[in-house]
Amino acid sequence: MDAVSPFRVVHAVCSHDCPDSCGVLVTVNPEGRAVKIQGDPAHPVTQGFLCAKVAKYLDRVYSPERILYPLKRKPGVPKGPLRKGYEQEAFERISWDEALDSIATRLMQISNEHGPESILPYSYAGTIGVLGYGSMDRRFFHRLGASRLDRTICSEAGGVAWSLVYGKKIGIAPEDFRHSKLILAWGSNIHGNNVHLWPFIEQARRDGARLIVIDPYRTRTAALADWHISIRPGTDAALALGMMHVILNEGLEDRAYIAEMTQGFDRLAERAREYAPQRVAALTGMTAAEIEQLAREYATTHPTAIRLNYGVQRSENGGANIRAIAMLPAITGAWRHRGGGAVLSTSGAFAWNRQALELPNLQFASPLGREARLVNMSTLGHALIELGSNPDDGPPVHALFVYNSNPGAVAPNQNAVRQGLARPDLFTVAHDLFFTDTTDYADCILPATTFLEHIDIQGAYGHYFAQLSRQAMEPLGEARPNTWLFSQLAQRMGFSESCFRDTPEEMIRQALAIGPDGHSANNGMEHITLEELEKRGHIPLAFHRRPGEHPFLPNASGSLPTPSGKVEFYSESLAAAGLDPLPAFNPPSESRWSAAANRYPLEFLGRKADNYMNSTFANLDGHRKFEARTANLLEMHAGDAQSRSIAEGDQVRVFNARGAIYLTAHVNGSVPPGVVAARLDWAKLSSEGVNVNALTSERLTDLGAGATFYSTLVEVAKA
Ligand SMILES: Nc1nc2c(c(=O)[nH]1)N[C@H]1C(S)=C(S)[C@@H](COP(=O)(O)OP(=O)(O)OC[C@H]3O[C@@H](n4cnc5c(=O)[nH]c(N)nc54)[C@H](O)[C@@H]3O)O[C@H]1N2
Ligand SMILES: Nc1nc2c(c(=O)[nH]1)N[C@H]1C(S)=C(S)[C@@H](COP(=O)(O)OP(=O)(O)OC[C@H]3O[C@@H](n4cnc5c(=O)[nH]c(N)nc54)[C@H](O)[C@@H]3O)O[C@H]1N2
Ligand code: SF4
Ligand SMILES: [Mo]
Repeated sequence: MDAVSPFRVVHAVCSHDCPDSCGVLVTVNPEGRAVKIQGDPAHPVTQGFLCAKVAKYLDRVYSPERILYPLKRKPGVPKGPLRKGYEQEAFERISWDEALDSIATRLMQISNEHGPESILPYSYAGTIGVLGYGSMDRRFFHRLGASRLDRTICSEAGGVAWSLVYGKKIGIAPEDFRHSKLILAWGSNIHGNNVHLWPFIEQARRDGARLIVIDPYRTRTAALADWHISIRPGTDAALALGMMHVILNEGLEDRAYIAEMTQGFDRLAERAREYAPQRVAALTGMTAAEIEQLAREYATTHPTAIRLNYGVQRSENGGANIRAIAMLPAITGAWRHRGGGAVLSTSGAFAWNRQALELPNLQFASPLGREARLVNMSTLGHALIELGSNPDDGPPVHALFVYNSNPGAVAPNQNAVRQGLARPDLFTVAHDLFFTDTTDYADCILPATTFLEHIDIQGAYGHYFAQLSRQAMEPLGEARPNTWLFSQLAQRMGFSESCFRDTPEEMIRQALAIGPDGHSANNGMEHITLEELEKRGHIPLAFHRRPGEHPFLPNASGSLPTPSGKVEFYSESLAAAGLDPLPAFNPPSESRWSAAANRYPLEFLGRKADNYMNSTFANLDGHRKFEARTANLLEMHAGDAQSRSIAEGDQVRVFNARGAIYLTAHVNGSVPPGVVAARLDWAKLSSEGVNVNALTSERLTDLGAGATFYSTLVEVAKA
């Protein structure tokens, strides 16, 4: 803070669902208005810059489209898509008192009549702040006895797969990528989705490193790479096993690391023998020579870093794909070197006291009196339409409480989701900042805050700094944070436990497990005090204090948190569950190898936009302008367009048995033969009121029961 200036500078943290969790400095004028936002120059990963989406964040905060008051649906207005800009007409303003009372009354009625499990919370990562993501809300739904939501839509397949191999989700620190000599961005759109890793990659490249991108789509990252391998979707396990085949054939493995640190090598080696380069070439669309070259380059360069992210695990075979790739640095011993190894996510390093925040035992004080059923968020359509028709299901869903999420746009099998959301008997509440594809179906809409308007703490899934996000400004209008909403609702429901009156500051202490000496009791956070966090804004976790002093070499030595304490090439727990204990390539049910390909021969990638965050930001004109280049496009290979008599700029219908969308054909070399791609956007902004998720299915991944957005078959025809 500047002693003379009347402006305050507040340290906050970008709470969007992005690996980078940037430190943000917000300048606030004497009237309390945020006037400037910038990346924290003192944060070693943020390095003083923000992505293009958040650099113009004040447009979002002060957007005239913000919802600023509680609203209820006007009587007689049917649920369904509303024209953007005219949503307000379907609703009337009510007070928070009326909103909270009527929601509490209605939830109580539904619970009494159908059982509390007929109430389903639906939330994901609108904010990844520790409190905003899951704290008072979890307490509330536990005490209510509501169904528990299995939050699988993004990262479960990969998370489970990685943990099977290494025990926990940690990996190379972003700052250490600068030491790498070979970087593989494997299903990871670094430039679009994880831009703060990019400067470290640039630095490595200036020192002679090569960047190889393995992605079916020519991303901005791929366009900047030394080598772009345009692999066929879902075939990554075959490639990783093929690389192992070559590495082991040529004796390029690190025998000492394998002997000391791993388990199941012989059986993995036997499996890898099945993946000769010729066979892998036929699966992946690469040549055998390319597979050999990649394997040799990978095994003979040190250090090598693999940046996985969540792209490869959105495939039906996603768990096996991640497992196979994750094993590569354990074959070559890459973990021994600074800047070597791999990273899927760093989130496993943050040992927040989630138990204390979420209080799952409150379920036993609920009318249910036991642990509630789990409902998978990736099968929301099924949950809203079919759940309850089977005697073992428990009750149908009668109330849906949406916050931190926009399932009307992001959940798979959108036509089923919308059919469910449109049920007149379903009581739907949505807490959000804007009208969305979901609020169009809500009975009651509640106004939420941006990260500038509430306090929180945050970890990251792309670095190792714990951060405090201070409140920079008063909430606009009557917007309120998630913690406030669920605390208030709990009190209206008559929940008398004192935990429902905890303030955000108290919950921050609980998440940090602050002990009597003022220090955190969480593993890796023992050096953290609230005072330090307030002073500095960000503090590195203990094992990663100051880059340069203590090289952080995860998985390089010692015992790992797996059942055997080793890197597990072979998983006894998978074997015990009757699953394949080794990674393998199995063609997804929707892929060029499946029977369905006779009718729908093209593999469809409904991808994220570089300038949006899933569906977030897509309503803002400034952000839409940046995305205009790819708006409403279906990117196709020239051969696939020709064989359908489709020319550049033609209107096309993209369809399968679940739905259809209309797009403009664009032949630009961004996808290989047999693959088409389009972008995730707001459904309500399209002519038909649906987006790419009208095409995706509710089928689940091989591990973790995650969504399979990138295993989707379609056909395309001139419209
Ligand atoms: N700008 C922007 N940033 C974001 C987001 C956003 O929407 N926009 N979303 C955020 C979220 S929620 C997440 S989870 C992260 C995810 O970040 P990423 O993990 O990078 O996720 P995706 O963009 O889903 O996928 C990455 C790449 O994988 C490719 N891919 C698809 N299928 C396959 C396959 O079978 N094999 C291989 N090798 N590649 C494949 C896709 O073409 C894509 O370019 O990004 C976060 N950051
Ligand atoms: N086809 C296709 N579908 C996908 C994906 C894909 O790549 N392709 N990606 C998938 C992935 S990886 C993910 S993570 C999911 C993302 O799914 P969601 O987590 O639903 O992501 P968003 O679309 O960003 O919607 C988040 C909503 O939360 C709101 N919000 C923000 N902050 C707050 C807050 O503090 N409180 C409340 N109450 N609301 C808030 C935002 O305004 C926004 O409307 O989508 C999945 N769907
Ligand atoms: S979206 Fe990601 S890159 Fe952009 S400011 Fe937020 S954390 Fe940083
Ligand atoms: Mo995600």
